[in-house]
Amino acid sequence: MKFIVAIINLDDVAGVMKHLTKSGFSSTKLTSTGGWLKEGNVTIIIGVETAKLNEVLGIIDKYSHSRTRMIQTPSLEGMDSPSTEVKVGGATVFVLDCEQFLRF
Ligand code: 2BA
Repeated sequence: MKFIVAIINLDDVAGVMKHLTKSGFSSTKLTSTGGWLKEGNVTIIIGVETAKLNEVLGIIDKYSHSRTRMIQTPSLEGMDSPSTEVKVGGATVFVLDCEQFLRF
């Protein structure tokens, strides 16, 4: 069994979760914030049989999109602060081995 932790853009999460549920996968949504941009994103955790891992990853990949954001970089004294383009996402995904899956 695998344990998936997927960090997903707020704009993509509804589509990802809808298609996970439609395909029979359970998931849990956690509100999270990116450490760098300090913007809201969503972390989904999913426990899945190893044989179904690629199906879940395919859904996350299909319904997550990358986008670009312009950010202000810190200004040097007396100078205008330049903007820099940052590419965010699609999803950032960690796949871990799951030692036990228990329900009480
Ligand atoms: P943030 O930390 O807000 O990062 C947003 C985007 O800013 C990143 O997009 C990346 O393009 C850029 N970025 C992040 N840290 C940077 C740095 N130290 N220097 C320059 N650019 C930086 P993504 O890589 O697509 O990440 C989207 C979100 O996924 C991140 O939001 C964070 O919440 C999470 N994430 C990404 N990599 C992670 C990791 N190794 N561990 C934990 N969370 C991660």
